[in-house]
Amino acid sequence: MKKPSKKIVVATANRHKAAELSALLSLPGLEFVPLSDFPGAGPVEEDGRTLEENAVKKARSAAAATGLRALADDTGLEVEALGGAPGVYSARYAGEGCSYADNNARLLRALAGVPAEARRAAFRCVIALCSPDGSTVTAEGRVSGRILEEPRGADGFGYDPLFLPDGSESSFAELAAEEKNSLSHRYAAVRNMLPHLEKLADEQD
Ligand code: ITT
Repeated sequence: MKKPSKKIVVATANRHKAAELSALLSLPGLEFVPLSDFPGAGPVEEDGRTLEENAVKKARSAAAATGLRALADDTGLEVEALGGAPGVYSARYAGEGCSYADNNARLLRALAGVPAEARRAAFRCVIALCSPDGSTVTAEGRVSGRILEEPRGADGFGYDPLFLPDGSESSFAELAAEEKNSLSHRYAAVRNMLPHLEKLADEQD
């Protein structure tokens, strides 16, 4: 008899991320459900000092609130010329409640006059998978590139219009969703998480 699927809550309030993760996460035996299916699961204060701390905090909180396993992603853009900023503060680089456009404008101001070869950057994504009993695994993905002088492209989200991945002529926002999903930091993190997900799919509950 076919085993019932195990549910995993995808713990993000960011609809763009949710869409990317749902395209990346497809595994027999596992059913990925959005956090929006659980209205009682409130927002989490992302006050960790690292991406890993925040990813674990979000996944733990969702697992505790839902009684299901939960997966969360915390992502940061690390710019070499800025000493790794905005990094863990990527969401609120231009201040609390700021828009993606505000963040991109602040980044361009911070890099004003910095030549192309000194605009090296990387997106880093940490994914945490937590059980309601607290057991946790994490996986990381990274993609290197550089920050453009002006935004390019209308797809994607966040810093995508300013990020030119190495080996590509197109910014992340100029790539179709499937193309970004075939080379992104999130893709790499999901790939590194796959052995844990496959093990989970095979385990008896
Ligand atoms: P959740 O915590 O609810 O998942 P969030 O938007 O707060 O959503 P993060 O803290 O991980 O998520 O993201 C930090 C910011 O980094 C995010 O708001 C975007 O501005 C940016 N970001 C994350 N992933 C990105 C991506 O794939 N491309 C471009 N920018 C991204």
